[in-house]
Amino acid sequence: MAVQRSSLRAFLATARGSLRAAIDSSQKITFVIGNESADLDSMTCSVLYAYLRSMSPPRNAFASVYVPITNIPASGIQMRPEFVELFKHANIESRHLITLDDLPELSMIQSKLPPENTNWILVDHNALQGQLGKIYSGRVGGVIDHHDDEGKVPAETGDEPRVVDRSGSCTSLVTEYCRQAWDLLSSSGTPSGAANAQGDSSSDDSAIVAAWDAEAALLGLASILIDTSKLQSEDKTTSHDTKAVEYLEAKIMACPEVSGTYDRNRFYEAMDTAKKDIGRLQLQEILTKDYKQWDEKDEKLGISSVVKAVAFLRQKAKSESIGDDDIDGAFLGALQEFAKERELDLYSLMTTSTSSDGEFRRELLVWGFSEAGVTAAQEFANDCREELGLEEWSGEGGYNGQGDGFWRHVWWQTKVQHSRKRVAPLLRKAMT
Ligand SMILES: [Mn+2]
Repeated sequence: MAVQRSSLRAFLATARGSLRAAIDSSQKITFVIGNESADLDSMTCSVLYAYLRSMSPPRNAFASVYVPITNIPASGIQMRPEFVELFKHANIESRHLITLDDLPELSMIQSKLPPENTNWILVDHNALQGQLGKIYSGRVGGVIDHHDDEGKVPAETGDEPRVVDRSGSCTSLVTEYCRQAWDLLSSSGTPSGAANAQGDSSSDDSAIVAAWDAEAALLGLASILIDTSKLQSEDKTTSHDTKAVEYLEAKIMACPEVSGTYDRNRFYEAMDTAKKDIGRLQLQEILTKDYKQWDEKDEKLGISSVVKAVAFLRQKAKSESIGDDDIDGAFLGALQEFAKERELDLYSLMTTSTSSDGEFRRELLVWGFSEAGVTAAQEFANDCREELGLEEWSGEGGYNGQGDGFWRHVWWQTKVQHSRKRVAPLLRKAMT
């Protein structure tokens, strides 16, 4: 049975109710989950897929509701000012988002959500990581993603998608996959009486549906515009992204209330400004905000992506340090603390920033902490120098170093088209 057509806000309440029912009375449940970094793309594609799919499920759906899970505790939402900004446009609030805090505690999860009662659709990644991966990776039943295919999702996924393709934003692939179903939903109006239930007899069905569609369209547009620099990044933008933006903007144009105020550039600027507004976060939060980890055999790799340059993080470290600690010691100490807490063998920090003359830049820091990590870091430095265009870093503070069981280097990564999507596989390769 399909979920009734509703707004995003109402849908998220329904999904939360289904999750409770699954836990309290052993109902079957389908989760739609984004990757561990829980960036904007992961959040929007899980919510959008779950929303559209719950209202137009395939005939043999595993469960009637698709529950979107954002792969962070609820406290992580405030670390992502771009989420909070977007929620205003999509008419939802932070408290509506379903997060890891809504799942049972890890020690109880297997008994409260037995794997056989669950089905997992992965979006924006294609291998379930971490603790959830240990318990539920055998229950993955579909994927839509734009990272390298790790071959972990079965080739046959029945009525669920198995889409792994190159695109700037995974949300573009989700939009593409769902558009037929979405168009049907747009044309079939509200469940009977919704207009009256809202206490406004003058508003007709189609206006309500158009407003719901526009809110969902804004949710999707935010990620695609951010991930492709409003379709202007030649390296990132694909035809999937261009077509998805066209499709979603048409949904906005169909809603006079929203189309009157929508402007692509202004919307992008609002999102981009919010995303870079990390000044009030603690350094450890900044390193956590867009973090991914891979556990390879016995070795652990972690990569933090940050939207500000090393110079900013260095000042941040100074402002947080007590007494007259030297600034570089404080900065390195903070990175080390982050890596040690996670028992990493290899840690990498990737920054993006714009130079004073408007040039997009990337810095890359790699730090090996164990014998295996040091070997991997050095191998990476040798093998990838050319592909990534690694050049000696010229910023303030000398961060290259080596010693007993550690090796550390920082570069300008001049081939700026390569994001973590490329750097992570290279670091992982060096570790094997
Ligand atoms: Mn993505």
